[in-house]
Amino acid sequence: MPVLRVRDFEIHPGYFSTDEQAALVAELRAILAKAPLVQPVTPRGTPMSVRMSAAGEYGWISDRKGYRYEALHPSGVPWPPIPECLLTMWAALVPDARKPECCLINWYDPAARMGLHQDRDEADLTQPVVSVSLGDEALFRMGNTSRAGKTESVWLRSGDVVVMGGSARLAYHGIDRIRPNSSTLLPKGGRINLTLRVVT
Ligand code: MD3
Ligand code: FE
Repeated sequence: MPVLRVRDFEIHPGYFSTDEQAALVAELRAILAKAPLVQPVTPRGTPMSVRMSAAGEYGWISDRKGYRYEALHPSGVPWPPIPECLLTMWAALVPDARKPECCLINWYDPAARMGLHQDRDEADLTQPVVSVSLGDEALFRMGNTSRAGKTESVWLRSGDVVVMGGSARLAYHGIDRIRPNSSTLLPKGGRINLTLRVVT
């Protein structure tokens, strides 16, 4: 399978086959039935456009109290286990890493976006993050470890996997926009992004 490298971002186009993507979406539906998507607000109270849930030992939460990882969904139930196919992918792509403790689930409607940010709520920032894109295509912007400097953008398609290690782990990144109706994976359209993380 070909790999695209943009700085320290390692992109695996079409890592998951169409059948694997469909099976994964079915597993995600079961997870979301137990741990429903919520629309987070920023600590200042602004609603985010992306809806979120999680699987694994921890989920990432944003609300008026701040950003943090929590062992329970806001409803009080534990997060469901991470699907086996994602654990297998993690072991294949980042064999030296610790086991993932969170699979964050981001759901984008056609108007949703994610501003340029760093992910640094995890305790061990030497551990990689691995992301899986499902559904509609998304314009992914990759920056630098500071907000300054040039950025590069790439369209992520359904089934693509991105490994963020090395300097990419602390690079600013975001999703500028979704391309509506660019995939038939999700019957009502939209995009799901999964990010596997080591939290502790
Ligand atoms: C680079 N998600 O959940 S995936 C996020 O498509 C997030 O939903 C985007 O940024 C999405 O925090 C982008 C690619 C990604 C994910 C996590 C990273 C890139 C990353 C963590 C560190 C560095
Ligand atoms: Fe991020």
